[in-house]
Amino acid sequence: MYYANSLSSDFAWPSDTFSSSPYFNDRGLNGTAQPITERIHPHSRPIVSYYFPKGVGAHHYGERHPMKPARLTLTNELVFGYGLHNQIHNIYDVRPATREELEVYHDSDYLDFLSRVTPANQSEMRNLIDKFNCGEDCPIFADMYDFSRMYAGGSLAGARKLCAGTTDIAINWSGGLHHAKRGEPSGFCYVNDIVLAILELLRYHPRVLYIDIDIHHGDGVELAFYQSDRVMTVSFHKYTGDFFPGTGKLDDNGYGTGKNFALNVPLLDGIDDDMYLTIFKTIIEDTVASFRPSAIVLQCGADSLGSDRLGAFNLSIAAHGECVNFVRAFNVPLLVLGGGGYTLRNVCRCWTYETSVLVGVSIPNELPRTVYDSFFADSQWKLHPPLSGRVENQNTPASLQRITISIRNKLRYLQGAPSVAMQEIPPDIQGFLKDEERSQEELEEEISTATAGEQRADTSIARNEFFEGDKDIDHDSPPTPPPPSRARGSTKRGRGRGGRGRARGRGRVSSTSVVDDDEDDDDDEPPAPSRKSTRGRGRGRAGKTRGVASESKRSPDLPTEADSDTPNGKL
Ligand code: V1D
Ligand code: CA
Repeated sequence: MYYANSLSSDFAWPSDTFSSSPYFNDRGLNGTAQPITERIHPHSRPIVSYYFPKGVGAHHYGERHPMKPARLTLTNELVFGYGLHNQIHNIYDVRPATREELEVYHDSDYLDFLSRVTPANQSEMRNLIDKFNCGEDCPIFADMYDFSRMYAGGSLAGARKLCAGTTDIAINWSGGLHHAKRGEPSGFCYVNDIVLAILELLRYHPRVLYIDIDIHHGDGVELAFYQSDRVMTVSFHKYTGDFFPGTGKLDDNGYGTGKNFALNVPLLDGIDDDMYLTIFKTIIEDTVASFRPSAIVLQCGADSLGSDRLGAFNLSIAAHGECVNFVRAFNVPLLVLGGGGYTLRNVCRCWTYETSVLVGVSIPNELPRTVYDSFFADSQWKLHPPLSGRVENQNTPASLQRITISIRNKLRYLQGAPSVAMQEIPPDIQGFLKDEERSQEELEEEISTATAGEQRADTSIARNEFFEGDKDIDHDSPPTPPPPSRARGSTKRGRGRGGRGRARGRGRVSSTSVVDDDEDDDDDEPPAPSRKSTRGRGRGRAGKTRGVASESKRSPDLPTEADSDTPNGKL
């Protein structure tokens, strides 16, 4: 069990360090030591692994609940519809997290409760439901434990693959549920896949940077690592004091050893692309320079987009994606996760666009035909519809400058902190590094994925591998995979010089925003899939662009019309 998650916890990070270890003494006087990013392929497109737990999108929080897992199915449809699966190196239908994996962070009694409670037995379990704070935000719905294990399984598998060094970027749009606490659900989140994934990354990586662009404060992740200097958390969010979850003010910055290793960027309604990008890039650039993460976890909550049902920012999909591209361009092993996002059509557009950004290909503004075509008719089937319903911008250049200056000051303290260069791996985490603790399945995953990585270096066309769990379902891996390229858990990892900086990628993917000004209505319930095209004539399919598939052939798991929130399918 990991205990560093609250101020009241009696956990204390060890005071002595690995200062005698050359591995951790990597900072040097001029700060130029490079043990971090050489595993990234500096002169080619990154290896991207995509995790989609099969069936995750079929879950329902309930009729009136804004969280709709169906957005994950829609995202997948667009990703495949654009043919991005041909550009993604590994695609996994990942196994659910096990109870033991969840227990690395979550309390046992809470997991007992989660695994037992059902809509059918909730009247008998009323006391526990109250004890664990379930309610309107976190209702009891069918198979919610399985759902939680699925999204957590995706983030854990991504983290494992990043540790194995067999991918540069791991994507799990079903993850990113940043509010869950170790002993209770919060804000639509039941287990905290992000904390679990970061703990996994810490088995190998000395420093992990967590960045959160969901409009809500990433409180669960911040809390888990509030006393740690090995995880730096940076959340950009709306902060008014009463906007959920009510935390994340500028001066909440970590505690004890973790002092200044939590950064909060509190913003007001209506922030626009220019302001957001300016403050995001400034703060992240400075944070990466000071903290020098060896891995980054990026939570891409899409409720920071304009027109979100629960949000109040004015961000375009292009700007949201530019944040993702900015982080990608650091060439540091990157775990990309979903999060909030309640105007479904925009969420799936956004995460599809961001998949293309991460893969490093440009996709046309014309959406591909999918079985959900009618769902996108409102915006003339555009990937980047014009923003409708702008909210008045209450941020000012002066207010943002104040925040930036304050954060820069905190980062100055950090740069002088020896812990950034020399941090002991806490004993419980150190234990994880033993090879013998690896399950057979994990070791096999490394073998198969290492093979995939090696194949990819030789081909620029068939980059993709399809896996169901660890099974290669397109059967195009070599029959006898070679052993993994390096032993896990060894500190002798043959690190060469890293490709730090921006040599690759920044600004390479151009945004394809359009300028017509259709209004986007609020119809946000996905339609029943239909194979019949609903698109108007003369729509101009100029988009017979490379990589655009005509129609997805996979079986959808979106709700049917019968599952719609309202009789006409409108929210
Ligand atoms: F509008 C609703 C309808 C039904 C059920 C819940 C809501 C709702 C909207 N906003 N709930 C909220 C937020 N909760 C509250 C508190 C409950 N009241 C007593 C106050 O305002 C919760 C918002 C959660 C946002 C989750 C997230 O977007 O950050 C996210 N990230 O990853 C996954 C989800
Ligand atoms: Ca946030």
